[in-house]
Order: sequence, then C-alpha cells, then structure tokens
Amino acid sequence: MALLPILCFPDPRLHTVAKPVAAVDARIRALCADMIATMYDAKGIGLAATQVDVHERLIVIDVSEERDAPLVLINPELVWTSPTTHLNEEGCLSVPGVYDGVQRFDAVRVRALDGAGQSRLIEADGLLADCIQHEMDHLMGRVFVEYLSPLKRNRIKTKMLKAQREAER
Ligand code: K1U
Ligand code: ZN
Repeated sequence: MALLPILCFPDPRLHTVAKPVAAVDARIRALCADMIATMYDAKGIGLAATQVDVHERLIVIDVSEERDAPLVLINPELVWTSPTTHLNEEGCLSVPGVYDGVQRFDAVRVRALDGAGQSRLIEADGLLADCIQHEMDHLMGRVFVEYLSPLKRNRIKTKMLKAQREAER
C-alpha cells in the first residue's frame, strides 16, 4: 500500500473531468487501497481520484466514528436528489485550512459499483450525503471554493500560492 500525494488548489489538474472506470481490475483495486490509506493518513472523510491526479470516476469515503467502514464508489451517478438543501460548512484536503459554506442537497441516491465491481444503490443523508456531493464535484473538476464569491476565491488562491511558495523554501 502507498500513500499518494494530494494535489493542492489552484493546481489546474484539479479541474480535469474524470472518465469512467472501464473495468474493476487489479489496478483499480490497488488504487482503491492506496486512496483509502491516503484518506486515513490525511484525516479526511473522503477522497476523489482527481485529488491524487488519477482522472477516473472513483471515490472513497469513511464517515464512521471508528474510521473502519470505508466505502468505495466507482462510476457514481446521482439518480435522485432531495427537493431541499442546506448550507454545509466544509473543508477540502486539496485546500488545507480553508472552511466555508456550500449549498448541498439534504439527501441523495447514488448508483455506483463497489470495490468488487458490484452495482449498489446508496441512499444517503447527513454527513455521508454532503461528502458524496463534495467528492462527485471533484470528479467533475469542481473544487468547493468555486461556489464562493470571486473575491473569496481569489483571496484563497493567493493564500494557497503563498503557503506553497513558503513550503518550497
Ligand atoms: O475531498 C476532500 O477533500 C475530503 C474532505 C471531504 C468533505 C469534508 C467536509 C464536507 C464534505 C466533504 C475532507 O475530509 S475535509 C476535512 C475533514 O477532515 C472533515 C470534515 C468534516 C467532518 C469531518 C472531517
Ligand atoms: Zn475536497
């Protein structure tokens, strides 16, 4: 198992639209294991393949308290969204130290393949629903800061670039 480097905003590769996974084979199973290890190491509740510079439709999530219930969603598709939304305070492993409100559906239904290649229908609300929406945005090349005002987004971009320059010194 390997820990994978996570791309940081404003890296342009975060805006790549992911392609469907063609087959759940040994390469994909190894990628899932590496992404789960990377998510736990980074103390995140989710991770999209886009964030580790793999542009295929694959996400991993674990919203359990015990951090022992990883979910793998391959080729996820939203099949239903609730009529109601809420403002969710969220962060992102690709934008460390930044938290802000994003409007999310209260509940979603998602069709996806699991890590064994079996089709699953997942009904989610609460933190799981918020996390699924955040990770599916990554697969579309969308980072949560894009929902914020241009002024906030530019301030975050400047802050991130400064932090990255300082880390390189
Ligand atoms: O995709 C990511 O960058 C992971 C991200 C997922 C996420 C967080 C909050 C709302 C929706 C999706 C994180 O895990 S950010 C950091 C985090 O550790 C966290 C956030 C909320 C609850 C618990 C942990
Ligand atoms: Zn994120």
